[in-house]
This record gives sequence, structure tokens and C-alpha cells, in this order.
Amino acid sequence: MAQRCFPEAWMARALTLARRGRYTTDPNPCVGCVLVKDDRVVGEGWHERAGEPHAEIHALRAAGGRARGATAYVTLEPCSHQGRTGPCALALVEAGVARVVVAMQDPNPRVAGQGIARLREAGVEVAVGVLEEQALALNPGFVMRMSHGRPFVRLKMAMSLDGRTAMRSGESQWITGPQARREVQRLRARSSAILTGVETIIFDNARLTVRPEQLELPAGEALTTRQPLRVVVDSRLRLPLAAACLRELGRTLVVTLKGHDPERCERLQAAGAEVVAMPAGANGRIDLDALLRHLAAAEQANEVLLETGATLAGAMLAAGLIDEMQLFVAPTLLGGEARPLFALPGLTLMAQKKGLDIHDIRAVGQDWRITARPRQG
Ligand code: AOF
Ligand code: ZN
Repeated sequence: MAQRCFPEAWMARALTLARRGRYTTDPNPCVGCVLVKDDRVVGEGWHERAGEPHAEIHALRAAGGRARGATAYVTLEPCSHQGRTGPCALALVEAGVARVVVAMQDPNPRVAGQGIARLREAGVEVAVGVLEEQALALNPGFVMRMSHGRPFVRLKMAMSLDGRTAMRSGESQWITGPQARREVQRLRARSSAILTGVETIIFDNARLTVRPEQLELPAGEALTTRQPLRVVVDSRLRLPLAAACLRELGRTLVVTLKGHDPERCERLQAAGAEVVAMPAGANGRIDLDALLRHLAAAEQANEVLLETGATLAGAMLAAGLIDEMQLFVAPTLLGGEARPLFALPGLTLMAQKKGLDIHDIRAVGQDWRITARPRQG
């Protein structure tokens, strides 16, 4: 049935399609495309996997000859480069698409406006910026890596109503209920890497893996067998050789300081770990900013999920390296002996308090999920 729609409505459809690739496109962005002619959809597509066709190509294939004279709604500027697949801008021109509506420019320096320019040169009318904010929010990691050379860091923490994450002994299983833990599985599945401190492994023997059977993905959303890279901050190479995460599918990267013990390093490597040495920051500890830049450059890490204890979480927060927090709050009290969310040594005055902007609060089973962003500066 033909339906007169605003451009925003078609773009919303393209964004919904793009979202289907959330667990599979990494390190590529999620992109959706809808081809519309005479107020009817003639083709749809989304990018499914890196190395496979882009969203526009899927939509053009579905439309066939009906693409001629159509309007394409694309959540990301069509590419102009010959990468693993051909330039989409050219494919749209060749198919005779008359108009292209783009939500946002591609921050990838290989594209960066050239796709739009190519379309215009070929006589295609282009409009940019429809639902731009939503398109940016769809790929926070890709946008951050391409524009700032570091990943988007999302901290996840499970805490009691009195802001405690573990008993003094380190015991922490389980504070939140099964629905919240499923949400955490989904956060892991969409992340390129999971960042933790060696203490978390020592205390919890955390595996830091995606368990597909626990995800319960909505219809239409697929999952790859990819496991996010596990990254363990371990300046003195204390990771136990018997750590469960070393026996899991996927890679474990141990990040240590330059000048580490070569013998211990070899033993960890023999146990399955990869070891990378980072320079020390101003405080003599691992330079966390350098670590994030390394993950972006060497591992193409878009979204990094920080799942750790108060020390590393506090250090990341103090360094201004946390972009988003997802705090799962359980209806329980653990008392004043238990461990807090963030160790922030030196924070003693109200004037030093860390401000947050809360973006969302919702119930997840018996628990609450608060999505907040630290105020920078
Ligand atoms: C599009 N449509 O659906 C996507 C685009 O390695 P390649 O060849 O797949 O290229 C990946 C780059 O292409 C990626 O970094 C981003 O700039 C763009 N992604 N472009 O026209 C799509 N996924
Ligand atoms: Zn493309």
C-alpha cells in the first residue's frame, strides 16, 4: 500500500533495519537503506557483516529495475572508496536513483563527504542531516574511533541500592537478577572489546564471554560467533595462568607496563594470552589513554565495555575516559563494609564531585538500569 510519509519516517525505517546488524557488523558501522518510489518501498537492506555488501547494495538488489528514479534513504553517507566492496555512491548512480537522503556524513577519512560529492557531481539530488542525532547514536564507537582515534567506552556496573558492587571479600555473585544479566550479555555482544582489571579476574575468575543462549535476541537480529577481545590491565603480570578466560574462545590481551618480567610474559603467552606493553602515564601506572588509542588503531575497537572494580573504574573516570555508564541497581542493601563503585582518591571536597547527566532510567526485571554520561570538564 502506498503511504505518504515524511522523510523522517523512511529514515526511521532505515535506522530500524540498520539496528539489525548491531551484533554482527563490527568493526564496520551499522547502516540501513530504504529505496522509495511513488511512496512505496521498492527495496530495503542493511549491512550485515564486514566484508559483505553494504546496505545500499542489498537494497538495490532487492529493487532491481524499480530503483530507477527512486529516493534512497541511507543512515550513513554512501561510500566513495573501493574497500572490501565497491563504492555505493557509484552503484546508486548507475542504478538511476534520483535522490539520496543521508542521515549523517561518514566520519571515515576515506569517505568524509566524498560520497555525497560524487552523487551531486552525477546529478543526484542529496539531502543530509535527516535524523542525524539518531544515526550518530547508532554507531557511537565507530564515530568516536573515526573522529577521535579512540573507542567509545561504556562502563557497566551492577550495584546495590546503597551503591555497593561487592562484599569486602570481593564476593559479588549475584547482585542483579537474570534480566539485568541478559542485558549485560547484549552489551558484551555489541562490543569490540571488554576491558577489565586483573583483580576482577583474580576475584571472580570472570570469563568475560558472550553466551549466545543467554542473549534472547529479538526476531531479525543475528549474532556472529565472534567473541569480543578480552583486555586485562595487569601492570605486574599477575594474571593466573589457570584463569578461565584464557581457555575460552576468542583472544585475551594482557596489557602491562614496559619493562615487565620476560619469563612471566612467556608463561602467560604459553597459557594462551597475548601480551602488549604500554608506556607508563604521569602517575607511573599504565597510560589508559594510550591503551584506548592502541585498541582503536591496532584492534579497530569501536565500543569497549568496561567491566571492572572500583580501582580501574575510578582511574578511568578520573582520566575522563568513560563516555557512558550503565548502572544496574538492585533492590538490595550490601552495607557500609562492602565495596563502592569508584575509588576516587583525592576527592574530598564537594567542589570536586563528579557530575553526571542521566539519559535514561528503566526497570529491568526487579532491577533498574540507569544510563548516564559523565559531565566533562
Ligand atoms: C556504506 N554503506 O552499509 C556501510 C558503509 O571494508 P568495507 O569496504 O566494508 O568498508 C567499510 C567502510 O565503509 C566503513 O569504515 C564505513 O566508512 C563505510 N561503511 N558505507 O556506504 C554501508 N557499512
Ligand atoms: Zn558502501
